[in-house]
Amino acid sequence: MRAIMIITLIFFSTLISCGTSGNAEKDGSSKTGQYQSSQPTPLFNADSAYYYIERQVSFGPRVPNTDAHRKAGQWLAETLGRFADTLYIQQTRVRAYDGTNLEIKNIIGSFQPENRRRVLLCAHWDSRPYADYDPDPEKHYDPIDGANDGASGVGVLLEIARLISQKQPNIGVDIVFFDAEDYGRHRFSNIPDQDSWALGAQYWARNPHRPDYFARYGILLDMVGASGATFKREGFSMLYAPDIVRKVWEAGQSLGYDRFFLNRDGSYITDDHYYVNMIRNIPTINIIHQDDTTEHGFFPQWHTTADNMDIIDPYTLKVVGNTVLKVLFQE
Ligand code: AHN
Ligand code: ZN
Repeated sequence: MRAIMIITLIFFSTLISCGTSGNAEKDGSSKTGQYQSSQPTPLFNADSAYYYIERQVSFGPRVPNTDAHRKAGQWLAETLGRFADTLYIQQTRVRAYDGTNLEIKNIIGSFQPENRRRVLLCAHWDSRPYADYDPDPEKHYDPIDGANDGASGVGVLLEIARLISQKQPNIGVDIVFFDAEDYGRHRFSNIPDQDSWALGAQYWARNPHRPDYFARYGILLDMVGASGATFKREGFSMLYAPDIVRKVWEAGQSLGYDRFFLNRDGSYITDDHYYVNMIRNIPTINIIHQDDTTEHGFFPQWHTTADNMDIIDPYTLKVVGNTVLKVLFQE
């Protein structure tokens, strides 16, 4: 890491409202990039990504304004900072739907900051303050580990950061860990849901870490660690970035991961990528586990206390990690 920038911007006003398994032989090295021929794709280490998830979960639920959140944020900044060329910490205060002021931190690592061709990779690092879909009603106000919902995307991206610190693709990369994605309205609250999700992403989209920041496209990873995960073409991704969905799905399927990357349309999900698209105008897709056999449409343990390390499958991490790496290294 060559530089650290800490940007503290307190806005008291309004933020509510709201190996690869077999890609060595087809690594895209015959394809000529715009400036250089593309590089061989490194192998994603699923055990390393698994460890990064375990480490996050070991701090306890990463709910804003808690000690576990502060400590985990510190560790994430140190860890991403060791891999990136430049680290940015964007600290601010936002107001949650219920009026709580949240001290939040978006953590950003840039690779090849001088390169004008860039890709944005993102995930949320906070975890939900309440298990409002837990089968046990006594737990509806307990915070969750968020091993899959949150930590899995960050774990995959930390492993990608480690790999590209060793050998970079031909394109610049920005890895953004958004805070306060999951402080959205409790399902039994009578307060209306006005943009209550993705508060960190909303803040970043209006106040990027560099003024006029732009990327050719973005990829959000959300709930990418459960065994047998299924990724459908999410609604806002298809609306704003259909070509990127096709590019990523093709990469995944070419690696033999067609059981994961389904040729099916999913629903529209208000998540970090929605605000990156709407506010920042960066075409950004969401790789998110959708399952129509559950009442909420996500993985069965979603927003329950069972979203813990027991449901994380290193193979799913590898599927997603190798797919994203393939996309990066064919640029
Ligand atoms: C809604 O349920 C509106 N959005 C879900 C976004 C989310 C929650 N991603 C992870 N946790
Ligand atoms: Zn969630």
